[in-house]
Amino acid sequence: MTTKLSTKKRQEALKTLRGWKKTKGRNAIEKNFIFKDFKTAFSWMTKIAFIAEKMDHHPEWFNVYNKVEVKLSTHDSGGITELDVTMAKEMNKS
Ligand code: HBI
Repeated sequence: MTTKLSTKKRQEALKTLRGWKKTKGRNAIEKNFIFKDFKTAFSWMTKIAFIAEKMDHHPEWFNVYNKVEVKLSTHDSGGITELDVTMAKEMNKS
């Protein structure tokens, strides 16, 4: 199991993650991604799905047309871990 980040470590990590913020009332981080259209949004989700499988770390997300609302947390650890930071970076890349 990966270790939960301390509040300080989480705040430091968030500074490096463009567009991500702490979820209110939950130990998770979130970002809304906007794409040109549904096809572009879903292609991105497919690409991320393969990365998630490789990492064995899966996002919570909600898609409507060109918008994908993402929340990341490590359920096994009950909070935010390095896995969430890595996944957030992967999502920001693509
Ligand atoms: N994805 N976000 C997230 N958090 C987890 O704890 C997690 C996961 N994907 C798979 C996974 N854990 C496995 O270790 C099992 O718990 C299924």
